[in-house]
Amino acid sequence: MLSLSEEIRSPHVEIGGAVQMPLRLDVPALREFACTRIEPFDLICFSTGRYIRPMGSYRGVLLRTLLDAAGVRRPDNTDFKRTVFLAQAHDGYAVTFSWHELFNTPIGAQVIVAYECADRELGVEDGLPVLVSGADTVHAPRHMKRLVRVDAHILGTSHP
Ligand SMILES: Nc1nc2c(c(=O)[nH]1)N[C@H]1C(S)=C(S)[C@@H](COP(=O)(O)O)O[C@H]1N2
Ligand SMILES: [Mo]
Repeated sequence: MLSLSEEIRSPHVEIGGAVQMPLRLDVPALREFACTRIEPFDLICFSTGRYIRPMGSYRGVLLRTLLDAAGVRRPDNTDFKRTVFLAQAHDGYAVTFSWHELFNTPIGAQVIVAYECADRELGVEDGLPVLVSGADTVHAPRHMKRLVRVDAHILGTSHP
């Protein structure tokens, strides 16, 4: 068990729930995966419509790459089609993605776990690691600071 101060200096992201191989990744481990960049965007709150600030180009690893590494699809069933992912931040803030959204629409090519923004390394004070969904119409809800875990949940009942 890491102490709170160690966790703040060295944040980790866990990939868990209904996966074949749960992962626990620090930032150097996130950097070992292929890197993707998303275009700059304006951060706007969904609830209030408030303009927050312009965001530079984020760089990081695609969430679907991490989910593939953890093993979401099993060869022997089709549960992946009714799987959703719950992403949670250090403060309990949480948002969802669906398997189809990430793996079967263009949205998934812009959902990243980011460790750099505007060619600068992010610190925990910037929200490292930031989960960003670059293709969202309104960006703030799924611009999640200090992501701590993403869990796969299989909804509904199995279908032969
Ligand atoms: N960890 C975390 N990330 C979050 C939130 C939160 O409560 N916790 N709120 C979201 C919402 S609803 C908004 S409007 C923006 C607010 O961004 P700001 O705190 O940088 O102004 O952060 C988003 N990311
Ligand atoms: Mo918001």
